[in-house]
Amino acid sequence: MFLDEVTLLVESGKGGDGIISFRREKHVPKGGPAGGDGGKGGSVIFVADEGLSTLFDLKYTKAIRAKNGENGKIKTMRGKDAEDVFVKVPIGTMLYEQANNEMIADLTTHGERYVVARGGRGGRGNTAFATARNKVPRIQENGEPGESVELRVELKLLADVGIIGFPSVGKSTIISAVTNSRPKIADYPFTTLIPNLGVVALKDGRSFVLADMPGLIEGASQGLGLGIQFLKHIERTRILLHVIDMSGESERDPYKDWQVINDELSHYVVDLSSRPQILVANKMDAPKAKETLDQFKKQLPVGTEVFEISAALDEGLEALLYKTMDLLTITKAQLTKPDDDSESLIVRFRSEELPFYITKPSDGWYDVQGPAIERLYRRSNFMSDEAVSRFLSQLRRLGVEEALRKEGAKNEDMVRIYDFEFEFVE
Ligand SMILES: Nc1nc2c(ncn2[C@@H]2O[C@H](COP(=O)(O)OP(=O)(O)OP(=O)(O)O)[C@@H](O)[C@H]2O)c(=O)[nH]1
Ligand SMILES: [Mg+2]
Repeated sequence: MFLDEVTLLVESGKGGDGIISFRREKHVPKGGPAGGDGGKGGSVIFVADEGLSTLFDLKYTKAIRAKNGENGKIKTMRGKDAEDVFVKVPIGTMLYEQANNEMIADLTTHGERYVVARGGRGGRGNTAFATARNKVPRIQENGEPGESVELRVELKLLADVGIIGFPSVGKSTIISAVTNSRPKIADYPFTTLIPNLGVVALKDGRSFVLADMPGLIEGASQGLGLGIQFLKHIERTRILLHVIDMSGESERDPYKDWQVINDELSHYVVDLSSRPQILVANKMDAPKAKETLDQFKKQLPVGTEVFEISAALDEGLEALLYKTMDLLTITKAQLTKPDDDSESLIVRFRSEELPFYITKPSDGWYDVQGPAIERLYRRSNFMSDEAVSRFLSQLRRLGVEEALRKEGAKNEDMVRIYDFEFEFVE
């Protein structure tokens, strides 16, 4: 089964908490601070791997979670970092944040990786807070929380050349004749249910990746047949081999077939009809092929080049491959220069997050929220006055006080940061 879209939850581990502890020494009532830092939480990292061709491995995965970092230990021992979790996906995998449908990564080369959820940093133990003035700090930080991302994983195959055409025109026969790929070949329609990739290696040392697509039919762009599911893979090919059956044995009309497919290509969300095409007349070994081809050529616009082959007898294939390679060389990569309206090809990365923002709900309070503030809030342990004053001075450093003043906050106004409430002092 071919699988090209899955959604799952990705969660990184929380950092371990720092701890408060003191050294015990003989005859010393209270030794120095000895609370260790927490370890780092594990990250979840997606890696493109050329050994994979579908997202099947993720089919039954509801969630991928990395472990939490270990809490700090006594004697200033640091908690263990949690291991990162690596998730292998095929080349051509795109990652979207479900919440806002924003593409966060497009993994296009082997080994390329993207950290989907970063593990939280470990909190510092009280040892880290010892100063000349405060030799017995009773303060520690909690580990930073992990991140949680509702992720959509989408595969759009990356091939240089796509073979398209109606069912049974001989697409799979072509790829199996010129690459190591061995898809099923049969004389009934929709033999091929998933795209097959193969590498064409020319005698002169050049090579390209060829994709054999399931057959297209009228209405494919509206979802008929196996249609639309595969048009999106064609989207990422640079040129197309459009194969037509010239045997004259099917009741179909080659010229109409050619028009129907081109029509479907132009009606897909991205106009695929402008993609360079090589017109391939297959099954030229069949008895009625010459006659059918002559008829076909008469209907084509003048000057349209047609490549005659017999995939079954391996005739004309080599010339076709060289022609394909040459066209590839002069065709600019669709990936580097996307079609104007093909939004899905634009790689955008997670936007720089605002450290915080202030809102004024009708209850007259000032609410301070945002990712950086939240992290700070969750790291802090409000059990001691020391920790509270530290939190407040961190807020000041982030510019919260300044921003509140700008928003009109006056003495005695109430400010809320999640569950932490305080009075604004000018
Ligand atoms: N005579 C002749 N028959 C061919 C040639 N190429 C393919 N065929 C036959 O055409 C039939 C269909 O071939 P496939 O390669 O499975 O066709 P396809 O386009 O991949 O079909 P789908 O996967 O169903 O879309 C098979 O019976 C092949 O043996 C050819 O050059 N000459
Ligand atoms: Mg096939």
